[in-house]
Amino acid sequence: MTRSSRIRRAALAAGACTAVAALLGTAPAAQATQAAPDIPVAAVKAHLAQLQSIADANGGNRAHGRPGYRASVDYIKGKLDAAGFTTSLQPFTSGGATGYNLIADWPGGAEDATVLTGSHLDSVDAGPGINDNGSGSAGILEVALAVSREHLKPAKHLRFAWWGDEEDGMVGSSHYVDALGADSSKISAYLNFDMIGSPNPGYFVYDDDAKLEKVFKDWFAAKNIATEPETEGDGRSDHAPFKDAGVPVGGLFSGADYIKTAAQAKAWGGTAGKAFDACYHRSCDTSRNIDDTALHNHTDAIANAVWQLSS
Ligand code: DTR
Ligand code: ZN
Ligand code: ZN
Repeated sequence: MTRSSRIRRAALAAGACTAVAALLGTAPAAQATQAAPDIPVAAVKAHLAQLQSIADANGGNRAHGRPGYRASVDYIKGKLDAAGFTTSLQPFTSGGATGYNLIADWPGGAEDATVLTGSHLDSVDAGPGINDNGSGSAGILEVALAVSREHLKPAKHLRFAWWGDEEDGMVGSSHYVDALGADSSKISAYLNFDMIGSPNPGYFVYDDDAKLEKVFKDWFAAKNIATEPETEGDGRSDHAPFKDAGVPVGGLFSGADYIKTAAQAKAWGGTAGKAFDACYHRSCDTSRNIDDTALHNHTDAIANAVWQLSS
């Protein structure tokens, strides 16, 4: 019996017990949070292969204002529309070019307590940006598709976003937060994932909000994976405009051009004295520039956080 069928059988049993208890007037205070499913890393890699093909067919990149970016948006939107999400494109102008945020809402749940999960979809001009940030974009896409496959009915509303033009300074996410205005108070948590498959990986957890940080740290601890606080990214990715607006933020990061220490290599494997991602912002950030285990671990941690925070 697979792990996910065990989880489904346990959920059905719990549901039956709850129904009987309700009839007897002894319903439990609250049903346990349904466990998130394992996210198939092969499916995440398949999305990355598609993003690589898109870059190959569009001048070698998926950068803001270039055809590869809009093709990336159309690919992800197509998957979400087919899975039952309500999607929309939010245009904005940056550097004289039109950019787009892709917003996807999972119908249902309390909209005044929205859990928003986001990743920037644009690459730099120099290359296809598969780790930065195809990895985050593909990871949250597959989590969103798992929400659909599981027919999740969370108490809180789930929204996913793929931001445009992060590389020029979080332009798309800043435009979204500005347009939200006072409605930013309806976002109970913003979870950001920018680089989660680095080839010489680290496991860094955003330490901006203690509750959100604990969700991720507890999950990794249960897997016996050591983590460190994410410190190099303050203000350097799409969580920054949300944090500035007072929204609780969290997220994960597998490392960029900083150098892995001997202690980190002992904890995480990989190579000390080398960058976490030596192809950061370079043309070699291709679909070969990914550590599958790191991509899988991070994506499963995202799924756990989405399930837990929206229950
Ligand atoms: N700003 C991101 C890469 C980046 C560098 N440090 C961090 C820390 C946390 C998140 C992201 C980053 C980019 O180049 O897209
Ligand atoms: Zn970047
Ligand atoms: Zn990035």
